[in-house]
Amino acid sequence: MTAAGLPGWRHLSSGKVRDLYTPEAGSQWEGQDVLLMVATDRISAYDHVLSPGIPGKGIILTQLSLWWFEQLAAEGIGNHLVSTEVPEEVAGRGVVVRALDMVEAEAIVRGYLTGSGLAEYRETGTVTGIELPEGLTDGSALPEPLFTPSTKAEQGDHDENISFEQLQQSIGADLARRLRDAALRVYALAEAKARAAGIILADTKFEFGLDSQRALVLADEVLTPDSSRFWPAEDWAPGKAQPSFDKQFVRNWLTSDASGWDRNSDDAPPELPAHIVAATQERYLDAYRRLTGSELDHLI
Ligand code: PZK
Repeated sequence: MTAAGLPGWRHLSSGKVRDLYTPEAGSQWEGQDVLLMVATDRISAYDHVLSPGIPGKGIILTQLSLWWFEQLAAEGIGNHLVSTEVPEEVAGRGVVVRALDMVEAEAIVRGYLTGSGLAEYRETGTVTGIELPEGLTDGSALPEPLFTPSTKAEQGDHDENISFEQLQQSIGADLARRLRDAALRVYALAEAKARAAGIILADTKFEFGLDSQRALVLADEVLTPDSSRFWPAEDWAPGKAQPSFDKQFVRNWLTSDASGWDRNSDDAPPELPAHIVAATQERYLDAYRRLTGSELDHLI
């Protein structure tokens, strides 16, 4: 499947849920070192892209990321945004961004223990090699937020956690330190804002790039449910898996008898029923509403 063309832009690549474009010869943006990043309504779970999409998801996540960029810019954190003037086909979910020299590592910060961090902790008492106290469980707050970098896998593969030493080997000691300091600073700012809004930012993945002056710039989509684990603060209780803020209905339905799907089979998952789609859209809107204090329903 290929994405439909957009006037002035040529398709470059697609991830599970987003598409990337480069300016066409003769377009308004030609030669300006920019890209067009488009968030779609596609949703993925258990490594599958599901059907149908969630109406408004691309707009909601893009608008949430833009809101965060604004909050973080006020704290002196630069980002790759150039313009929100995009073809009408992708209004509200496309952004024109600075083409950067991307750092070849994911900058992950964890404030809480779960997922691959929990799996490593249970085996070795460490997370990406960092020693942690005994007695932590699924959902525990960590003594302090951890920078836990990972490799950027090829499409379809999974990222792999690496130690800070491995990161230094890979991208150089100076850039590794700058990346860690920037990621921890952004996480601290965002975690405090999210907590005040009733959302626990359990962990999050940032992508940074270097601009023409070799300054670190925050790129990609930031601090959305696709790049982060959001937990509703009122339901947080360590000692069990915390339900995912956005995808819990989808995952629960897919693994229930009602779906008739076997997660361990090679079969594609079945079509999501309308009530699951509607409940999931409401969760994305709720995250946006809690964090920004604004409604977005008028755009959807
Ligand atoms: C860039 N991706 C991930 C893959 C997507 C996004 N500012 C930038 N400059 C250069 N490259 C990228 C960015 C950003 N952000 C992002 N890959 C390259 C990606 C597929 C679809 F929408």
